[in-house]
Amino acid sequence: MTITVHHLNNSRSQRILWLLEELGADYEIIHYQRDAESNLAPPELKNAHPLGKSPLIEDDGLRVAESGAIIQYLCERHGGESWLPDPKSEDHVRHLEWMQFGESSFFVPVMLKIYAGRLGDAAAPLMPRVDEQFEAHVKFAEDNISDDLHFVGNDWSAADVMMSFPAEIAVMQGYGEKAPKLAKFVEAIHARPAWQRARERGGAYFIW
Ligand SMILES: N[C@@H](CCC(=O)N[C@@H](CS)C(=O)NCC(=O)O)C(=O)O
Repeated sequence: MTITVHHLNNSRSQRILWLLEELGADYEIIHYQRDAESNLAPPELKNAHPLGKSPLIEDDGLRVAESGAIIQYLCERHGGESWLPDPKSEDHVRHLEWMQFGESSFFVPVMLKIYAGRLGDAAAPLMPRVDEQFEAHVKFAEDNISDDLHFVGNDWSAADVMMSFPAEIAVMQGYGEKAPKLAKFVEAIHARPAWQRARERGGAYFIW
């Protein structure tokens, strides 16, 4: 059965394509382009899901939203068992933490930076706290990724897929020098043949 990915260009949906390529899964892409001015998703994406956000997948009549849920689902149902730690292990607990961190804690300062940043001078009183929190979250990820560049265990796992997008954002925001392991992690991901195939199928992706 072919998996359908509702894929928005230049978005966190890219990591889902990467995982699908790593798993060798059969998938098709429905492409959506961001509006050139607002950078928002086109209204058609709301036909697929009321929030109009990507990623979203459909598999055998089942619709799955939210990156973390999609990554977990694909690993469990499409041959990615080796990308998940043993549920009874401590690594599993770490896995749960990173799967949450990648879309919850980390994205609070990211979104504030984007939206408050648009206010210009009016946001000035907020920005030191936003910047301090952004840096603290990047540092936390940098301090906790292993020297061999994995978030859980010593091989590629679902947590690395989840954390690829926050790491890319950290690098794009200029934190590559302060977070050299995260920068190398991004490089290592982008060097993987599966990521490159996903990039070709997904289309332009930020600066990469
Ligand atoms: N927590 C959700 C976030 C989904 C999300 O915000 N996706 C962005 C793409 S990076 C989006 O679709 N934005 C388009 C819009 O808001 O118009 C997930 O992990 O899937």
